[in-house]
Amino acid sequence: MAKAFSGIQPTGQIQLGNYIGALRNWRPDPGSYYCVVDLHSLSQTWEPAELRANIRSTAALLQALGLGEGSHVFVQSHVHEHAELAWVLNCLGRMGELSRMTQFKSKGRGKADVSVGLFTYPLLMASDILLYSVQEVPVGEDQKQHVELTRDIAERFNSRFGPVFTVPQPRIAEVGARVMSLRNPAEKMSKSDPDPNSKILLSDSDEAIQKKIMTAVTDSGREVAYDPAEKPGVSNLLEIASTLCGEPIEALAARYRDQGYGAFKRGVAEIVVEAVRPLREQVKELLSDPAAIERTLEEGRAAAEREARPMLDRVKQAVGLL
Ligand code: ATP
Ligand code: LTN
Repeated sequence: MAKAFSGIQPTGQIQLGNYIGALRNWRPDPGSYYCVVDLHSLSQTWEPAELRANIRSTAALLQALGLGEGSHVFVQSHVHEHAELAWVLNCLGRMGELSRMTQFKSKGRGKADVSVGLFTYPLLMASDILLYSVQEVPVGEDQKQHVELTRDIAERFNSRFGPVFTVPQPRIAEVGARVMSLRNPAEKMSKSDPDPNSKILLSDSDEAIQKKIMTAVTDSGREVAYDPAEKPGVSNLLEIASTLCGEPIEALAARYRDQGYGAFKRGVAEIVVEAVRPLREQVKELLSDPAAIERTLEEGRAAAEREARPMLDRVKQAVGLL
């Protein structure tokens, strides 16, 4: 069984793309770690009270998905080895390779107040992964480049200092790895999109979900068909529905082909509502029992530390700090 590590930022509210592209593919296997990467959330402006609340609600969601049993759920800043290894990797990463990261280019472009943290953040992500000697990193398509950088850094470290790190692979789903914005199907659905109608939140009510799907941008014509180049809006809705209900895209497209966009969207909305409702309700219930969340996070922190501490010591030995 492959060990996995993945992380999600407690920045804003979790959206459907996070669930379909990442969370849905996180398996509760022993030896796997799933992390609320709160230090990453400091790479862009934040509100302390909001961050504090989002750390809890994100942890509750991971617990609702069953990831606290079997695998481990913890908060990044509770295990200081992440920040410490990140410094060492900051001294091995190169300006050139970090400058090529498309996420930095898109989030930092044209902004005068871009933090140094946003630039070096892929090396903190590499530290997260490499501390746990995992084979797999289940992520959405947008994080593939960061996992590839992690591989490069691990190989560079191993060839200079000896075989310390396991070189991980990204695990990216075939369908749903890039869920697009409901308002602009040329852009990915994103937590940080200021337009609330661009994204479905896992905390959205049934009515809000219905409204957002019914007003999603579709394409010219009226035939329901899967064609991401010519019909990106309809194709995005087909991918969302197919991943959530398990029916192949072709079967869904065939069912709605001649029924028009209205009937198609009603069908998609029903599928999304049914998928989101149990998660929303479980998270709400868990949030009313903060002690249960604390217990899960404490167990996760202890398990994570048992791996991270000796790994950091091996790194320190290898580079000459010990
Ligand atoms: P933002 O876009 O505001 O920076 P985010 O929504 O991408 O944030 P992250 O915490 O950075 O959120 O991502 C958590 C996981 O969700 C990552 O594995 C990422 O690849 C995945 N993910 C995020 N958005 C999408 C999407 N639209 N489609 C598929 N996967 C996604
Ligand atoms: N950078 C990721 C979040 C993240 C992550 C990780 C994902 C931080 N550390 C380690 C996988 C493994 C993002 O989604 N923005």
